[in-house]
Amino acid sequence: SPRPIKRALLSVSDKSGLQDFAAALHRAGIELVSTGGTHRALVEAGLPVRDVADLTGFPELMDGRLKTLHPKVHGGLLAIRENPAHEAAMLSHDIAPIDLLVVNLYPFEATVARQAPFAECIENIDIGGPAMIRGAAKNHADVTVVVHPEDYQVVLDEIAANDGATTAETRLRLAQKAFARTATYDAAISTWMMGPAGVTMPMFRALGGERAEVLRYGENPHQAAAFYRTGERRPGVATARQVQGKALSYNNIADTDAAIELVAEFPADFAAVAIIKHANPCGVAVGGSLLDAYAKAYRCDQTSAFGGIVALNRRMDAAVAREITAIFTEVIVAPDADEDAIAIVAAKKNLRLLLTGSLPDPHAPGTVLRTVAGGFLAQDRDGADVAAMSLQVVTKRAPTERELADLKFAFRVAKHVKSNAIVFAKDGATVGIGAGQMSRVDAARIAVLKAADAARAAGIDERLTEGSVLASDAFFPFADGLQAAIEAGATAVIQPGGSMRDDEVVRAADDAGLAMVFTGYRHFRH
Ligand code: 93A
Repeated sequence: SPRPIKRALLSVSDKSGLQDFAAALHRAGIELVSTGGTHRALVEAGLPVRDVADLTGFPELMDGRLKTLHPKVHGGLLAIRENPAHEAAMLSHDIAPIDLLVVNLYPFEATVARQAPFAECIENIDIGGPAMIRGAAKNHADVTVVVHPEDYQVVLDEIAANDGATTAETRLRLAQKAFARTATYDAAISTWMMGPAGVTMPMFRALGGERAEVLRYGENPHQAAAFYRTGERRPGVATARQVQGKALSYNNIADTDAAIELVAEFPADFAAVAIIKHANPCGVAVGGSLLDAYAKAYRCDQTSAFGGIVALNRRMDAAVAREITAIFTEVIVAPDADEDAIAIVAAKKNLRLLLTGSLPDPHAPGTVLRTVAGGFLAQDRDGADVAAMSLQVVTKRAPTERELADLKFAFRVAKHVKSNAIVFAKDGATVGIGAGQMSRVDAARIAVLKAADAARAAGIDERLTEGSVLASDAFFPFADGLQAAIEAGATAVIQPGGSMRDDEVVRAADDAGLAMVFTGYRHFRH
């Protein structure tokens, strides 16, 4: 039923549109009551307005924490108008009905967003406002509640069309909006109180994780971040024991994961070392010892190895520890470490040492997640292993045994390089890696360039790509990428195959006397 509005209580932090709205209410013969700041704004507009302190008989107390929390306010909002007992209570306690409540809350969200001090955020938690909003919304059969300036006009239109009253439908719709507002308001407070971890907490709950660690920041210092552990018992960064060093950063965690997953690909009869920078390997090698493998991996890209993350596939010994700590390294991750190796690392206070106990099984089933706006993608972990692929020789010349070993090595590495990935390798070591390019031929060019830099840095005269092999994570769409490899002196190529131009690519390989094998498996990684 239509409810004529006789008295309105206005208490707003966002005062936009307030004066015009209140003036229109006044013209409609509605009595105005309001709180401190709102009251001042209305007086300024030349409107007759009563102070809520006058209505309650109580001054504003405790820096405004108590303004409207009073039975005369809440009684006026909650009383059922045609209920004799409620009417009697209003009469005996001198409670006047409030027919329209106009409130918008202390700007808690905006205060948090501008990174205000903790105490200021706390002071911006509105208590009286939500209490009034909820009371008025509960009693929407009799009371109209407005929580957004955008609804001022709705109310004015209604009272103009209904003889100073609002309709039941509108009051219900406004009540629903009112509860939506108090709900999001409290959710914002609760999320903020969780600390930075709260930023991603709702997503994490959806994924069913268990423990969170608040990180100093995310990929960049202005991004809040947290680390969640799912409880999956895969050896790796989430379950490792940190022996020493500073707390891991967001990027450290991501890169350490990439590093240990990469070395875990290599059979245990080789020592394997990977150096990771920005999620890509800048050097990977296998060898008779960790020291040998580290030296070969380091040579691939000495510049990028600075500040890198080093993963070992075996128990770290003192010899390799000495070599790794000779340059600035962010993280070392290994299944285990000798006591004397741990002692060597201890000399570098900040260097993080993580021991995973064992290596993750690269073939174990698992799920990889990635968020998109409004959802996430899930897929199986890429468990494909070149050792299990039936390699098809597509050129006249088959690879030699030495080439074949390097081809498999390079394809394993390529699996862990962001696409488009091109990996040159020789004697169980990468010599040039092209990562993350939008075109495959550019990835090949960059890999050649990196190999030339590596030779210069090592003071080697000959090209490191001379007599090397090349792996490509996906097929060559054109022969141009292959051409770059041929010019660089590569003698064998491994790639999935399956391009419409395979014939052209194979012909180019045959013309140059290259050996080429198809794997039938692609290793995109984005
Ligand atoms: O501090 S409060 O939680 N205590 C109250 O009793 C109270 N009543 C209204 N905040 C309270 N308010 C809020 O004050 C309103 O929700 C509104 O955001 C603000 C308006 O204050 P002023 O009229 O003084 O600018």
